Amino acid sequence: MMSMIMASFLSAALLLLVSGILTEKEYGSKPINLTIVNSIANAPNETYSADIVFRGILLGAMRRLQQTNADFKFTYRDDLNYGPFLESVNGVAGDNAEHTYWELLVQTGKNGSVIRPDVGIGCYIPEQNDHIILNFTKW
Ligand code: B12
Repeated sequence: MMSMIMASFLSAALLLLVSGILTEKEYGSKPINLTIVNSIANAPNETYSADIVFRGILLGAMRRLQQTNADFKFTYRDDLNYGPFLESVNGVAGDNAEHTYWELLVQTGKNGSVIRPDVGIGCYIPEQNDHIILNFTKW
């Protein structure tokens, strides 16, 4: 009798656990927009659609975009402390002597305001409807 109660208790617990995992996870990828802005040269903006997986990092979406779209290229260097630092986009590179760099901005899907994330491309996890802006600018 006791073992039957235990077994039904365990199977109920397992069912709860499995359904919890399934509802928390979402599979497949979703598109986000990524716009390249050059605030220094007066070049026209370019917008791409990049696929991001559930809770995936921005760098992953950028890598996938680079693999599938010959018009989008970027390079980064690995910083010992903070990870990937975006160095160049489509052949335009930041330059310490000129004080230029690629700034990461995000127009949030929530209220449309533009934020400047306090992490780089390797740590930022885009939300659905986020619009990523890579802005070439000066510091
Ligand atoms: C100066 C500075 C910059 C300068 C660096 C240029 C230069 N040659 O000086 C500029 C303006 C380019 C910059 C840019 C960014 N920065 Co900055 N930056 C700093 C700051 C104020 C000092 C760094 C420093 O000089 N350390 C002293 C030197 C001797 O050490 P170092 O190891 O050689 O420093 C290098 C790294 O820090 C690197 N670096 C600077 N910022 C970032 C950001 C990332 C993600 C990476 C990988 C590397 C990196 O550049 C420095 C010079 O080579 C720190 C905050 C702090 N007080 O430490 C933030 C800081 C490092 N930056 C930060 C961030 C978030 C960014 C941006 C992502 C902001 C954005 N939304 O665009 C961008 C990077 C975008 C990209 N292209 O990938 C965060 C990193 C946090 C994290 N865990 O990711 C910090 C800690 C500030 C914060 N918000 O808390 N940054």
